Amino acid sequence: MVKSALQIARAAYQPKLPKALKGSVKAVEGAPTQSVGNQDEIKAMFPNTYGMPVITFEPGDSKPMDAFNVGIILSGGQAPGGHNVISGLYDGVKSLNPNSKLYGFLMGPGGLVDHKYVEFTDDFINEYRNTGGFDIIGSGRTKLEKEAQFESGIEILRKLGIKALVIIGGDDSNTNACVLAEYYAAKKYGVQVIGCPKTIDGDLKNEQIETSFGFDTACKTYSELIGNIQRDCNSARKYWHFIKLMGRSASHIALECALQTQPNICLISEEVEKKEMSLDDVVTYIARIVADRAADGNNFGTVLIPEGLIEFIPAIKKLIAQLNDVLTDPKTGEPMEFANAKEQIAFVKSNITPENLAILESLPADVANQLCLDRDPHGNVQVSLIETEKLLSRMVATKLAAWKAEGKFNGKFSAQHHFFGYEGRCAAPSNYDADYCYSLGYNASRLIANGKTGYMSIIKNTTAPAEEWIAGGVPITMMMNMERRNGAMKPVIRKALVELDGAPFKFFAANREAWAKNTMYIYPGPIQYWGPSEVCDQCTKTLALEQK
Ligand code: FBP
Repeated sequence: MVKSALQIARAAYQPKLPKALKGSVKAVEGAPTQSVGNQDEIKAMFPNTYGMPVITFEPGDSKPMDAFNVGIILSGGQAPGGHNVISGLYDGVKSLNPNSKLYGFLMGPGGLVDHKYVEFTDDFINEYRNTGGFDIIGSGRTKLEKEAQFESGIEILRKLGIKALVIIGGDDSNTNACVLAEYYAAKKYGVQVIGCPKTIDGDLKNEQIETSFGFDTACKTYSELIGNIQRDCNSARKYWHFIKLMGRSASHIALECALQTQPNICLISEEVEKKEMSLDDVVTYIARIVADRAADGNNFGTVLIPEGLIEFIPAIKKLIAQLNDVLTDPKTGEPMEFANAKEQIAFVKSNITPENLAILESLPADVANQLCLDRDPHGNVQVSLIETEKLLSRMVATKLAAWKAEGKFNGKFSAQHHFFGYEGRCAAPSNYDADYCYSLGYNASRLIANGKTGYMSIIKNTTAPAEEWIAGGVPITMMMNMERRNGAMKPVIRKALVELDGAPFKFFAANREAWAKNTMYIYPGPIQYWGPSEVCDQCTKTLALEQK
């Protein structure tokens, strides 16, 4: 591999570990746990992995371990730090017994099912320490949920003598990890399954999980770009920049970037839903600020748009829920197959309520088609494919033209569009993510050594110096409830959306009017890996405000 100077220098970085993981550990068990909702149903579905205690690791004596083998899978979208989870797990496994082996399944969960794997060695791992990306073994979105897949998996796990499987993923992948853990436990196959909280979206968090890895680096990368755009726009003073940010449903990324850069406008989907805003209300809100700034002679600005916005406009949300139902085959629970897009759209139109049909037909054709057609393998609308930034700026321009005709707007409105998502998912992990991910991986080896299954690796207290971080495990069932997915009720990890009474949103809400009217941009600049701690070791503003 040809390496950049940064990669070479960065390879030498030794990620920090919590004190508790530095030597031998003992597992301290808390009280039995309950799922966050639908306790009776979840308990009945997960008889072997329900109710287990939260684990905290403390320094202790541990016995020498026989060599054991572990497998690892990267699942879903890329997030900075995945390579460090793997290197942390590798080092952790080897520290317990140097003859232990770590195998990586290729291109996501599909690698387990299709028996495609590699064995990690020192040289191989060393090439990837502290680098971004998931290219070490690749990732994929195959859903691991069928018995045939679990059975195919056990064949290769047995062949390789694998005692435990670590699945690095978001809420859906960790839900599937839990189903797999339960299945292997019920069958007494003797293979443990451990999850690891990954996603740039930041929506896999709760009382036990402070943040999902990758959120920190991705937000810092987008904030650098937004800051650069803001400086450009404050220099030329002639464009409104409409910037859509990844994050799927939740608006955590948009909110964090707003806290880091102080744009003129940032939409928060969860607030749009709570206030029951229509698409026209959203457009009017933006146009109002554009007109007010124009009245002050400022014909420029920035608008941050979370990629899931469209799903949170209540009328569109109802429409999407029905689209998800009608596009699922009730017999198999799988997405329905159609000969072509035309047939699919015609089927949708003749199977939804007249109210939903009216909403669908009120949308621009490209957006309506996107809603009817594309789903990811988990049945989610592929919001990243909907060009909300263009849709909104087009509608704002139309509204401003009408206001101009009425003499209510005298400024100029010229828009530029951006979509930031893929730009940040493979960035070289910040020091925070490099340390957090390495610790998550290392910690997973301790959960395995303690015989745990159906747990997610957790590291807490991460706003404190790494020495003081708390390591342990949380039963995945604890985070579950029942939700409607693809037309049926399913046990799933509850997604964490932006809380409107949470400290990050409140801080934003208290400041946004000033940011809208005045030009108060912050230019965060690029992630720094070396230098003063206040520049290179800061966590996200979201986490700092939440943990305050
Ligand atoms: P994960 O939830 O799997 O981590 O992926 C998140 C994400 O990056 C979203 O922000 C985005 O909507 C989606 O992946 C894009 O998916 P794809 O990589 O398949 O285009």
